[in-house]
Amino acid sequence: MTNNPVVISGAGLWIPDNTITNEELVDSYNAWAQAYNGEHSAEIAAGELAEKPLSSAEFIEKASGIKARYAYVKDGVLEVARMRPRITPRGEDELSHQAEIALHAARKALTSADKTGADIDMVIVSCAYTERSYPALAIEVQHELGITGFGFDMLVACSAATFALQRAYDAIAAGSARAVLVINPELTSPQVNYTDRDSHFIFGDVSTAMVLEAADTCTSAHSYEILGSKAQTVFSNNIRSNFGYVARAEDTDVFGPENLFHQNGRKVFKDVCPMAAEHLQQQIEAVGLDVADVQRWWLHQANLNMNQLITRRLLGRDTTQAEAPIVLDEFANTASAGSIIAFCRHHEDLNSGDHGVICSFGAGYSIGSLVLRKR
Ligand code: CO8
Repeated sequence: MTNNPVVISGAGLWIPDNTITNEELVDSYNAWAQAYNGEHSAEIAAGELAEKPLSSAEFIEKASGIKARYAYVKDGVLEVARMRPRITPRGEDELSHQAEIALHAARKALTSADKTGADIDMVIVSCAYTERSYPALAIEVQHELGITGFGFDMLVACSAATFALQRAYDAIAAGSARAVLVINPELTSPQVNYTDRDSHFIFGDVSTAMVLEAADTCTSAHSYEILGSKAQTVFSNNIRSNFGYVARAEDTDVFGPENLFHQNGRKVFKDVCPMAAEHLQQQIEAVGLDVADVQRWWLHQANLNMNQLITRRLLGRDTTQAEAPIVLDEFANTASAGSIIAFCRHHEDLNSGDHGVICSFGAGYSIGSLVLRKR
């Protein structure tokens, strides 16, 4: 592959129209908690039920760095009697919601790569949740874009994007695809428990996409040679969603709290930061570089303090916004899309020969990284 490296030649970001601030979210959660506590005052007084604690916008920003998030559908999320988005069902002959947001990002990535559907052989839709089991969203997107070849969906929670980029790299290197479209339509809001004080603020909706191809077909203005990539998983129950089809046979509540996102955030923080720093150190050295050779860190966007700790561990100093861009203040945690948003917003200013690293870390646990050099 040295004569014909694999490159990232295009990237696309689609942002929903609706914003929800910490203050809006906290006001609605607190109103819900107070109503719950009033309704269950007798059981709470008798020690049979725990009182719902109140949330605070100050805590959220200090603990996570998150100030706001985007929502595909805002209607319903802040309604005390509902606390979940109100998404209009679509018929089987209509474009599905997630395919729609996938297409928004995919078209932008194709334009930035100077490619059309005719150039693509493989479509991967990779994200934390897909709205149905089959047909694959990737095949629906492939159909809409007039792409021949094949598509499939992948689920790897927060590492869905990086793991899919590695699959795309491998396919191009092996010659099984000329160019690959990787899309991350992160529709997280239907899985968020907006009545859980510890996690109601964490997630936002977004869609990102990238085009990968061999260097000899690349005509885009900004392209990045992939010097190496690594996928790593270590089993952990500290981030879970048990949502799945077996609930019907188990006679459990399909929409119960254990089937929505829940985590031990403090434990995740402590486990994942050293793992991610070690992974990055090893991966950068594996491609013959030193951490000081990396000009840009496009890191997973779950928690500002986590990113600062990881880069401080690697570099022995604090990083600037230019070196390790933070987007989670505006977007919150967008599952696998966070590092790709950071890339989309902050890559064109790099000079030829500069190095950057895309890295995700999260549920599984899973860590994925790609070391890039601007061409
Ligand atoms: N308001 C006020 N107080 C609060 C709130 C709140 N909203 N939440 C917690 N507190 C309180 C706690 O009760 C606790 O009180 P006390 O000290 O009296 O016990 C105190 O604040 C401190 O609580 P924590 O120790 O939990 O607070 P942290 O400083 O650890 O911050 C975070 C919590 C922000 C969650 C932090 O731990 C964190 O970000 N950890 C990293 C987690 C992470 O990266 N997880 C990855 C999840 S994403 C992923 O893997 C993809 C999943 C797929 C997508 C899912 C889509 C739905």
